[in-house]
Amino acid sequence: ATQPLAPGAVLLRGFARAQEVQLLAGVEAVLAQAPLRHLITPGGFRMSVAMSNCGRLGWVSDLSGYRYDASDPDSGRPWPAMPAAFRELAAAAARAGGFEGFAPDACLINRYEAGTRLSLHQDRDEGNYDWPIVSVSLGLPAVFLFGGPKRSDKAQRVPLAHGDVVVWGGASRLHYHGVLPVKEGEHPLTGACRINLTFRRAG
Ligand code: MD3
Ligand code: FE
Repeated sequence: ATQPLAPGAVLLRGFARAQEVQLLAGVEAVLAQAPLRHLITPGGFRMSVAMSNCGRLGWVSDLSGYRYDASDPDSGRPWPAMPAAFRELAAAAARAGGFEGFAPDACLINRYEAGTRLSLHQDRDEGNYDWPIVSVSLGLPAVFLFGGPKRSDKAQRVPLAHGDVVVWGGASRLHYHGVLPVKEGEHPLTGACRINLTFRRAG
């Protein structure tokens, strides 16, 4: 089912379910080349979410700031290529959300273990806000916080389950958002964690 969340934001319940095995195989292949790591924020805090990337550009953070970079700072090598199953799913979801021709150049892989959270923030490091962000949830469920254009705007709580995909475009693209602490659990495909894939046109 397709559910509008806000102008420009569409929740596609279970959209990635048919590709779950290919997507998780892609995650494993990418992580074998570019392992998950806990980045440091510009303020000096270790992020509780563990991250890696694939595609031409990857999102990184360190004491000097946030940016997209073509190479993995841990290895000095380019990020692994985006698996075909990733590109195809992101383009199909964007199309379903009203964005034809979405060709992401960056995929951030976020891993949440029990207790991991992502505090309220905006995604403002990309070159162009006309393309949407496509996010794919795999494994343990989470409650997503979807706010407004100001940090103080009241946030709606959106439960996201395995296979759910959200297309965040238009007016919602710069809204504040975050993830509440993930509850303990066990998922047959991912074990004790939630994996989120976030596709962007960053360059
Ligand atoms: C709403 N990740 O990596 S994806 C992030 O579940 C991030 O890992 C979360 O926020 C996660 O930056 C949420 C959903 C998402 C991504 C970008 C958005 C929602 C958004 C941009 C604007 C509004
Ligand atoms: Fe974000």
